[in-house]
Amino acid sequence: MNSILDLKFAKYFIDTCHQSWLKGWNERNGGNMSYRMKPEEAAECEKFFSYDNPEKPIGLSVPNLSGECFMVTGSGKYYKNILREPENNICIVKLDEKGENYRIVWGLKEGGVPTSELPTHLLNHSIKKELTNGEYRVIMHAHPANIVALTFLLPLEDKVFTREIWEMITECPIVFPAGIGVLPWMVCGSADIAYATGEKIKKYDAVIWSHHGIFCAGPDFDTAFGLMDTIEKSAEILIKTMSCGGKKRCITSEQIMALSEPYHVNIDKTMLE
Ligand code: 2HA
Ligand code: ZN
Repeated sequence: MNSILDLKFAKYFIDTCHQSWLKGWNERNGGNMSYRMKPEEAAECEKFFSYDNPEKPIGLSVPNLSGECFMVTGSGKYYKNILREPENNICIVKLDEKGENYRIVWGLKEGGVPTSELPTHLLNHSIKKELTNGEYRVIMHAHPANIVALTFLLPLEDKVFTREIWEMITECPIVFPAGIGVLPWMVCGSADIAYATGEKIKKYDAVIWSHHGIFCAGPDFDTAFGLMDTIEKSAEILIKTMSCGGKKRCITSEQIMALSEPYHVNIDKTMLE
């Protein structure tokens, strides 16, 4: 191995960013992604790390992530450029032994800092790590247009968004049986949005930020990306349906619940009440 970029997780990270760009979810410097590296991946990368950069405060405390390494997108960097110049647009940060400070140990070769949403990413990694026994490793945030459009049209309630989006593609309740959380407009990059997202992510894997975008968590790149893709596709169908005069028929609550048994998923019935 000659470079961190030869490792599978790094290739996957870069490819997922590029797929997200191709989807049109990341205009200009919009969106950000983070991956909580496995201990063996961090060990393999260690020989390429530099400890010359100063430690900086995260802005909140995530003790259960102490000493862990994360590959993250850079603040102000364009997804469009990640595939062509990964080392200038993404980085690896390593947390200190308290989980209160981070240091850039690789990447952002021409300067820069990690995504402005780093506190939100790390807090949500911390919560998901705890709740999934370490299974969850990927967090993605982006600005898919149809999801954002819906936040100007529907009541900003978890149940309303969940039901409307579940109903548009039969597989939705199977893909995200717990539903979707929705937050009102908030200042992005703030500790407030980090904590508010953290509360919702305890229950859901996807949280919509009104008039802004969506935040998804998953065990791996494909699952997190697939979740965002499914929700955005469903939102697109809903927008098209609304644009053509609205629903003339719908999938009933009973039909949605009928998916639980054959697909062995625990669809949250309270979302349909
Ligand atoms: O520009 O998307 O939410 C990065 C963002 C901030
Ligand atoms: Zn954003």
